[in-house]
Amino acid sequence: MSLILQKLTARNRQGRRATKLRTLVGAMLMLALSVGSAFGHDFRQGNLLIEHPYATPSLSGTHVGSVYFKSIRNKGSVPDRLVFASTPLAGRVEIHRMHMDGNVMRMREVPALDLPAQSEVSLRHGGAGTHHLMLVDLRKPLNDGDRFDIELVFENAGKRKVSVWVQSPRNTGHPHKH
Ligand SMILES: [Cu+2]
Repeated sequence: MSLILQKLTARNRQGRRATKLRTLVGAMLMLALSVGSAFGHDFRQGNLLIEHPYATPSLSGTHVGSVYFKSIRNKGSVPDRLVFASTPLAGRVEIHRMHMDGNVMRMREVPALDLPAQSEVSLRHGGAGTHHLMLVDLRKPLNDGDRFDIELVFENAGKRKVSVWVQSPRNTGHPHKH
């Protein structure tokens, strides 16, 4: 009797171990997937490579948001320009250029973002990029983990809809004023 019980218990333990192992493998797979996605997402349009569109969570009580990119690369031999952007999430999207005013970072709307031939333009947050996109009249707050579409219009390459990932910045960067 006790021998059967012991065998049963042993089998049970093995079963539990197998379940634990499956759970562990599952967790590792999930981790691998999430780590993989942390490296970003890219979009191609003609000679342009649009790298990792992302946004920082919007501040409560505000109706604006900022969209950044790891970079936009123009691999072609002809210059291009980002001339327009739109999203269902905001009343309008402005192209902003950053500049230093003393030690305060300021933003100004510009008609277009130049993408010279054979070049890479950084549009990162925290003062690392020269430009970003500003969502004005935001219809709902941007929360960590959200995704939304934005359509970019390039002078030569044409229109491209890309997915923007909302994520908390790893560094807070420079405060900026508009
Ligand atoms: Cu701005």
